[in-house]
Amino acid sequence: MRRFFSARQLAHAPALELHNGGFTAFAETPSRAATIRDAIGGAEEPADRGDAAIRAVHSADYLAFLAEAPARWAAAGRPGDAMGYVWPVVGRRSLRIERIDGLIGRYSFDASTPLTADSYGSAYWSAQSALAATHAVLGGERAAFALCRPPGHHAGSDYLGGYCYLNTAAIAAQAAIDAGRQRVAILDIDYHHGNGTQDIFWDRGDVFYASIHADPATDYPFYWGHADERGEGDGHGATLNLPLPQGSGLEPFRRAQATVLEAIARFAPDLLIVSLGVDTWEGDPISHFKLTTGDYAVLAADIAGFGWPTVVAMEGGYAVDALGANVASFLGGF
Ligand code: Q9C
Ligand code: ZN
Repeated sequence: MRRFFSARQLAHAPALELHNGGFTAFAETPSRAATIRDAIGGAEEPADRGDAAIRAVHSADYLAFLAEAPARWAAAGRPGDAMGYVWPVVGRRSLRIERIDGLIGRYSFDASTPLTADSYGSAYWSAQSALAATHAVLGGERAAFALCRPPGHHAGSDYLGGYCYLNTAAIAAQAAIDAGRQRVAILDIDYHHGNGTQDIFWDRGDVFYASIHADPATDYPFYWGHADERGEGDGHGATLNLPLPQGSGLEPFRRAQATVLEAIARFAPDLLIVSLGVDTWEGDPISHFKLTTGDYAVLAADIAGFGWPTVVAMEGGYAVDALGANVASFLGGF
């Protein structure tokens, strides 16, 4: 399987995140991607396809914010990485905010996603890796892997969060639509619900979003991913959420995935994008599922059995020493 990654994705390295009431070392480290790259035998450098495909998903004002915020934060005299600390509660009116401290709350939903001077560049190349894998599959490859880092599925069209800045899976899906594919399915098997991807395609009937994740009643991101969220308008029925309880292992996960795959088969996609998180692994430091390294090959084989042209895009997974084996297991099962 062709694999794509750029070393420019390693530059982004925030220091701290707000975690459980205190500041801890940022968990989404550059070493995550480096260890996966090495375990899968290296990767091809993606071409630079520019930002048209990024602009097709993210709003112009959000992209301008991403580019300008680190310098404006520094100019305001803030010593640490830029991160929000005040947010507009749902229902607040839309305001033209000038001060960077307020603006960052307008374009984010948590304080675990700092924005540094290197963040946009790394996120840009993460998106280029997703686009390279997508175009490889559109060009006839059966499947391709995008080693996306930073990850993407928590980022909405105009907000960052959950270690995500640009929604790589959504950018890939939209690029496939813009290249003439009529129906794209996204299967999100990260431990956390992919709220950004869901929001982006919420009212779209041409992109089916399905996610298996920890129940948002107990787990981040709390405000999205409940089983009754099914999409709206043209997208009604094109969002499918299967939350599972903490402690879930292969058996319930595989059963949920079979349900989701049947729904995707009814949708009959031209292309599948898998948002792959291996924070579902039993030893993950911030998550609570019980998948083993060998289980990823089983899940991948179940997906591959449907025969859809497939782009696999990396999302989460924080047990750095186990990431390589877990991702290699998944790709080997394909
Ligand atoms: N105490 C991805 O896996 N922190 N993002 C949760 C729990 C944020 C995970 C805090 C987790 C984001 C791509
Ligand atoms: Zn995750």
